[in-house]
Amino acid sequence: MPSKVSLPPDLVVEKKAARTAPPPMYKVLLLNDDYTPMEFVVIVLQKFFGKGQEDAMRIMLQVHHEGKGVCGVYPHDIAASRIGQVAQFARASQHPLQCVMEPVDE
Ligand code: TYC
Repeated sequence: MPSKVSLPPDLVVEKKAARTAPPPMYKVLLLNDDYTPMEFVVIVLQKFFGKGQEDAMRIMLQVHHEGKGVCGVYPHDIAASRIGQVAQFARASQHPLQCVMEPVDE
């Protein structure tokens, strides 16, 4: 059985802190170049951005034709980590593929 406690009449219970605001988000973009093979870009999109074959092909072709394309939208640390992974993978394969981030505008 719950025991009873008496509270002072002037007790003030502080309201729980307001919810923390969602973190600012960043688009991770792939940039086109003339040398990285199309198949390599498709692999990057699948391996680091979780895209399926069709989606990866569509994004790669968009980058190829329009110069850049969005691979995903993430908080800053995750965006930076994906960019680092892509840079390392591209460098190891001696491809000049570039990946950058830009803030999502509200
Ligand atoms: N333009 C490259 C080619 O013709 C393909 C490519 C696509 C490269 C997307 C980079 O982010 C890129 N082989």
